[in-house]
Amino acid sequence: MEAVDRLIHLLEQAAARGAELAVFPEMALTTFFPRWNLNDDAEIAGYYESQFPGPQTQLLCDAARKLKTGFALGYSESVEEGGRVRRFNTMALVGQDGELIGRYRKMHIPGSESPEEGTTVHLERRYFEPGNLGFPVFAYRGVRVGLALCNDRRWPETWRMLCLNGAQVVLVGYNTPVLLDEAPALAHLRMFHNHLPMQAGAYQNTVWIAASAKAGLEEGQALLGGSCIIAPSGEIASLASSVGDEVITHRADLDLIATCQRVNFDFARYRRPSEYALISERAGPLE
Ligand code: CDV
Repeated sequence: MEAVDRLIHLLEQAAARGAELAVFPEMALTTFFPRWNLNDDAEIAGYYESQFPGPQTQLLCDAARKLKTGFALGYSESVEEGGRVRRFNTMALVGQDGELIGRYRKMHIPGSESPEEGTTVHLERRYFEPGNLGFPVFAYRGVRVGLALCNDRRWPETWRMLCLNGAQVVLVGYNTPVLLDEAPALAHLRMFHNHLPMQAGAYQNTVWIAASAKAGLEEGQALLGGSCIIAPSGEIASLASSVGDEVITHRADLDLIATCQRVNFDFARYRRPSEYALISERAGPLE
């Protein structure tokens, strides 16, 4: 599989730069097929992995073991659960030993189930159901790592839940088209709206974020790129500078998390979740 060769090559480059953990985009093994209104069941089924690692992705896991560099990888998952086939937009986390640590299933599935006239087709809801694994956090060499996929990054719930579950680092994979027909007035803000929620999410939840995008042309559609590594201070520590295959790295100082918590976000000391509900009850219903 050409995609796997490409990913192994990128993993080798990351390892050569000293990376201990890497993240690849959402649906990294295939094209972003939800841009198409597909009707051929065999063709659709061909986009999903029914096992992970499978014969091809095992090669990537073997490379991780050889390079001692774990990775997170977005892929389309098909699984038999409760006597039926279920399809999820999934990210797997693989350790330095090449073994699967755990997986996350995308919670916020955007777009629609059928093509709407006059809009760019984005049919993710036709091909995937929302994730059913919550926002899990995994131990990776003693660091607590959470995962998120694409549209998840725009929702404050994603960051807050991962933070409350103890994440120190969040790995994100995404596929964002440069143009969406339904929002021409917002077209110039595409990159701003990419980074804004991730920088705010990192800052307000004191986590490091590494976000990996597909970039450039895929089947004629321009994808945004803008892969980045964001510090718990909200600053972008490293940013992709091209729309080609590119590796960006940063040595994340995990002590910065405690510094940022001390300065403003000491949850145990200042956060008052039990009071938030009470206050809105006292205020009564809005007219
Ligand atoms: N793959 C995605 O989740 N894409 C969404 C939009 C553009 C449909 C995103 O939030 O980038």
